[in-house]
Amino acid sequence: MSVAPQMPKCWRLETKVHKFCPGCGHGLVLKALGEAIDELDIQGKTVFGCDIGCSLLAWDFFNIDSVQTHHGRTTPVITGVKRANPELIGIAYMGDGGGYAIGSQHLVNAASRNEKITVVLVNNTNYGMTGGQMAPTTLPGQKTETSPYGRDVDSTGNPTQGPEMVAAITPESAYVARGTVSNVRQLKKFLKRALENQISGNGFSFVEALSGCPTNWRTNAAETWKFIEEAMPQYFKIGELKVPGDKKEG
Ligand SMILES: Cc1ncc(C[n+]2csc(CCOP(=O)(O)OP(=O)(O)O)c2C)c(N)n1
Ligand code: SF4
Repeated sequence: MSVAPQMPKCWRLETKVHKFCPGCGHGLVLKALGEAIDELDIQGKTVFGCDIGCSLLAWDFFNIDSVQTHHGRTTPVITGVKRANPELIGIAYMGDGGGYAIGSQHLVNAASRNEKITVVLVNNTNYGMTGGQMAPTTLPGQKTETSPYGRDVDSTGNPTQGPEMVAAITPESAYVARGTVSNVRQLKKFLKRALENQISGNGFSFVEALSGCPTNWRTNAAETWKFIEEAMPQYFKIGELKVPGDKKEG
């Protein structure tokens, strides 16, 4: 007897099995996002934008109108979609390189303007698709292709604290959280609250998801989860940072 895998209704079954590496965290984030979309019943009015980077492998992931943008430009593309038709629900999906390096100006400006969109950023501490270069989120001492002796914070700065930055520059009507693929139930709750904040017209919503990139980290399964669950949260605190009405969790 075969058991059918449980997939969100809004996933496009024809494109499964997906194209991410075995053990990649993107699939878990997209599953949590898919379930949140299902539970809010917004599949028919959502526009999903994905960036360059491994997030682009999600361009045909959903049975949802999707657009794949230039590297770092997903936030302004989805901002344009939302401004053209405020009835739509706009989701911008990207990696940490896309959101905190090449597209950081877009994140800062969309957050400052309190654009009524939802940005989902997958933090895997490196540039995954291009072979594992150092990213703004690379941990101090972490070895990457471009920091072979470990990230030196004296010359490259400290890891970018994205949600903390977004929380500092948005008004009270924004929603900001950091989840992790090691707690998909909580991550789904954060994604759902972020989308609800957009649905109710409150303002900007932002969720960073701590995620794994075993291919470039060169880690086995146990080492991958250890890094996600022990090393990353030392710098990236999990929980809600800004909730309208101030009912924070975590
Ligand atoms: C304008 C531009 N600059 C650089 C690149 C090369 N490039 C493609 S993917 C990528 C990094 C992706 O890393 P990240 O955004 O962290 O996503 P991940 O692959 O880790 O999910 C880069 C630099 C590009 N495609 N376009
Ligand atoms: S390179 Fe890393 S982020 Fe990209 S699909 Fe593979 S494991 Fe995932």
